[in-house]
Amino acid sequence: MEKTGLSSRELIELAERYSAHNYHPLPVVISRAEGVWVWDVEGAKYMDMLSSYSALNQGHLNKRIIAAAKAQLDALTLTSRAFHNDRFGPFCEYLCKVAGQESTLLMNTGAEAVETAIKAARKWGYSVKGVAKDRAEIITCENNFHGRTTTIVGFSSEEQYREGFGPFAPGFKMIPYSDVEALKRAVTPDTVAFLVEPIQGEAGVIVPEDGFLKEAAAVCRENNVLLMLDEIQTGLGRTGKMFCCEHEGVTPDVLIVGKALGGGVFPVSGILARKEVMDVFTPGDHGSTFGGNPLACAIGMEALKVIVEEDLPARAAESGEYLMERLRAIESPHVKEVRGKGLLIGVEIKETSGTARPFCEKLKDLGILAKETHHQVVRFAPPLVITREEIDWALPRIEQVLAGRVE
Ligand code: PXG
Repeated sequence: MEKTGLSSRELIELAERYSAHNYHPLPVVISRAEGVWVWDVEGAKYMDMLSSYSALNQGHLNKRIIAAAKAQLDALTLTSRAFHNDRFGPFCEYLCKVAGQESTLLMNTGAEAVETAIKAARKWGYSVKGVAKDRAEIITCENNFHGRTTTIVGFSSEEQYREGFGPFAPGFKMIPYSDVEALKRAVTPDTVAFLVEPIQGEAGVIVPEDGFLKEAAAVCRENNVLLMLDEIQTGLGRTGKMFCCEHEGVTPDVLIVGKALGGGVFPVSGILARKEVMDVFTPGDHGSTFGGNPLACAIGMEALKVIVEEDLPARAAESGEYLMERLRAIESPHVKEVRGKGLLIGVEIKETSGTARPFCEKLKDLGILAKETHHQVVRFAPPLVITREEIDWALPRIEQVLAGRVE
């Protein structure tokens, strides 16, 4: 691949000048990657401990996924859903089998999949549950993160996500996270769904009380309300199980997936559900030009096979336990709490030590890329293929920064 010939500083200046300022990236310009490693344009090497917010569970440039993508690029890339393509059916079947669900509806980004779940729940509410026209309610949680569309930010509790973007869609209620009693109180005969993340990633890796998901599932069942789990970040091995809900033996009515389903190569997302729910969709109700395209399906198939056949959930469980234990053992005047599941780990910085951002900047200077979330939390979520040796490379560097030995 031809190099641009520009320095990191010049490339950052171009981005600043010609792109919207809707992000605040760390000042590193990456041009190459492999496994858990990335290189900047000057050739400096870093460990990627963010994995594009869990979209790179299989590691950068995973050989199997890249080979599948390349092979598909020589055969067929897009048909739209106006015609069938030969990659679509087999991928849908495999995804359903892995998720233990009967049917799937494929989209591209996470937010689109969440929108799809909202439409499914509402139409199910009207046509199956018998809710009166335009009365359907969906219960969500405080500090949720489900994406950035106008409908989704409309039910965010984060002021910045909403400010300036209204008016918002009605039909959403909010309860505190991990509060079953609040869920019971919020349910009405018009409630069609409870939309929730099994662990709140963007809120700062917030792990709910043990049993929360199981009890919430029971409340939903008793009230004929769909339990819709957003596993876009927690799913596909990240927390040490294929899906995070398996930790509590819960099967959702609607499962929302994305990110790692595209193997870090291509946007692939979707929802999974029983036929009774999915069959509310009829031709013309919903769709996407690119959803279920043959390139996405070929990549998604291999991305999923890598997770299953290489048992990445078990690797995440083992590596996660080790990393978490070692992080907890670090003596630091700055750390308030280390929490998470599998390889989704948040280190909360005490407010008296400032925000998490300078810690991420210092980590970067030592060759580790991690990103702050929700001001006070440094998230460690490396690709699930990370080895013990690679974790051991990172630990002393993380310790230097958290212990405050790097200024
Ligand atoms: N649900 C969850 C739980 C997520 O973490 C989404 C939905 C939306 O996915 P898409 O593909 O529409 O981004 C996410 C995404 C960002 C950003 O750059 C997004 C996420 C995490 C951190 C930053 O907007 N998660």
